[in-house]
Amino acid sequence: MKAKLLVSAVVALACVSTASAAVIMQDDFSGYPYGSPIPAIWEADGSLGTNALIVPGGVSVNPDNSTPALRITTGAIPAARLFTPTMATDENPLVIQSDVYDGMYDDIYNTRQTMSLRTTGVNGSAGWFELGMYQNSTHYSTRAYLNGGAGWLTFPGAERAVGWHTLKMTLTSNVITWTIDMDRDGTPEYTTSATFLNTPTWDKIRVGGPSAGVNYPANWDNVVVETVPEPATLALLGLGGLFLRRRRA
Ligand SMILES: [Ca+2]
Ligand SMILES: [Ca+2]
Repeated sequence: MKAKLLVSAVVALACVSTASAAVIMQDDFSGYPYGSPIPAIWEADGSLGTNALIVPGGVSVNPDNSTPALRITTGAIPAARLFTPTMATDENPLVIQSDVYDGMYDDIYNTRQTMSLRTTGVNGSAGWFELGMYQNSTHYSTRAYLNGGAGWLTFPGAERAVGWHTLKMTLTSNVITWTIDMDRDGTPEYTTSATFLNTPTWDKIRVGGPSAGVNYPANWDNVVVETVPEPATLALLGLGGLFLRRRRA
């Protein structure tokens, strides 16, 4: 009898987790020829011109990424793409992530390239969150702006290193968590978070220069926007399933 209940709970959990995660937008830049301009779907903030090109990710870097990537280089405005307006909730946090190649070349301090979550103000609120390289020679940076709020902050402990890294931002109704997975093995080396008050409807992701044009290049790849149910919510739903089955029994 106990074994039966356990099986029921596991089945309930499995059903919920596969049914609820939802990809809103993704782009791995495959299918575009090398040397070609980025597709117009990424030009939400204006024409990117020829300073945003599809390039090989870089075969000589560790870890290897020889698949097509997006290079944002000198003179380019950031590449921005709109997605279905989505609110981040405690039950279904909004997750955006992208891989970035930090070459740490030229002027390391002045390399300003970030991944940004934004809103065009579809529910009247303005704001953005950022993660990446911003005027710091040794550490990555975060920024939170929601009708005021914190500016650029040094990411505690997150030391810059040459290579492909995964930048990720996870939002609930009032908490943002920034993580960096330095070797893209699925486990972030650095995590920091902050709380915020208002809850905009998010609808834009940007990579490249956080404010004006880009002065030093970076490559971007594997952009994903999705909602991922909280493990705590899954566990509760799973227990709910167990409870229902027990009552029936
Ligand atoms: Ca790719
Ligand atoms: Ca890692």
